[in-house]
Amino acid sequence: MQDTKVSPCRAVTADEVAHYHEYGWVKLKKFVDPAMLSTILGVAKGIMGEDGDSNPPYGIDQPYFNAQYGGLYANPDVRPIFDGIGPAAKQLLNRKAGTGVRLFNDFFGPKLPAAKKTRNMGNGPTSFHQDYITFAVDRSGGMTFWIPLEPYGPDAGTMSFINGSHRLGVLGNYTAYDGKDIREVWPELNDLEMSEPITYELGDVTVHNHMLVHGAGANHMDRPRWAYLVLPQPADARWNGAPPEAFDPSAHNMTPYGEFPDKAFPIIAD
Ligand SMILES: O=C(O)CCC(=O)C(=O)O
Repeated sequence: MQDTKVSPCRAVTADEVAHYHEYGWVKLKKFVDPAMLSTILGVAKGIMGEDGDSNPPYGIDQPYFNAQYGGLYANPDVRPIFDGIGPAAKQLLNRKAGTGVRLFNDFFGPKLPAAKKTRNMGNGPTSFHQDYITFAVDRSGGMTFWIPLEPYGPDAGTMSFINGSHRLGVLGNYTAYDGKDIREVWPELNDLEMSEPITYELGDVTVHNHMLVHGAGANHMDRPRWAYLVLPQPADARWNGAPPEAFDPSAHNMTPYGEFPDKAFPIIAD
C-alpha cells in the first residue's frame, strides 16, 4: 500500500544550507505545519500551564526562559516532526563523510513576561553566548532548531545572531565572563554584523550552529513567548567527560569519549 503520511516539515533548500554555513544560522520559512505547532503548544501548556510558569523548577535556573524537558520523541502525535528535523539537520551539517544526526535534547523554553513577577526564573533577556561549551561534546556540528509555537516579533524577545561568529572558535562558558558581556570579553565580535531580532510567522523556525553567538531581549508581551527547542548533534559526537548541563552520563552508563547510547539519544537521520 502507498504511504500517504504527509510530513509536517518541508525539505531545506541548497540556498538555506549555504546561508547556514556562511552566517552560522538560517531562517527556514514555513518549515513546520501549523497543526503540528498547535499540538506541541497543547503539550507544553499541559505541562507548564497557560502562563508557562506552573511547572516545578527543572533545575536550570537562568533568566533566558523557563526551561522544561520535552521528551517529545516518545509522543506519537509529535514524533513525525523528528522525521523532518533529522534529514534537515543532516543537510545543514553537510559532512563530507555523510554523517547522520542524533537527537541530543529537546525542551520547552517559554520566555516569561518581563513585567510580571514569575514563580520560576526566565523573564529576563538572553545574554549573548555560544552554546557549544555547555553541551560537553567532543566535536562541533551541533545545532538548535528554535521553533516558535506562535508568530512572534522582537517585542516577544526573539533572537539576534552575530553573523559569522561560528568561525571564531570556542569562546568560553557564559558563566565564566565575570558578569561581563561576551562582546566585551571578545571585542572581535564587534567587527561582525548582528542580525535584526527575528520576526517569525507561524511555521517559521531558525536553526543556529552551537558555535554561533546569539542572544535576545526580554519578553515585553503580557504572555509567554512559547518556544520548543530541538537539538541535533552529529551522530558520531561523543561525551567529552566534562560535567554536562543537558544530560546525566551516569543515567546511561556513559564513559568519557564513549558513544551516546542510541536508545536515549536516537539517530534521527543516518
Ligand atoms: O530562547 C532564547 O531566548 C534563547 C535560546 C538560546 O539561547 C538557544 O537556543 O541557545
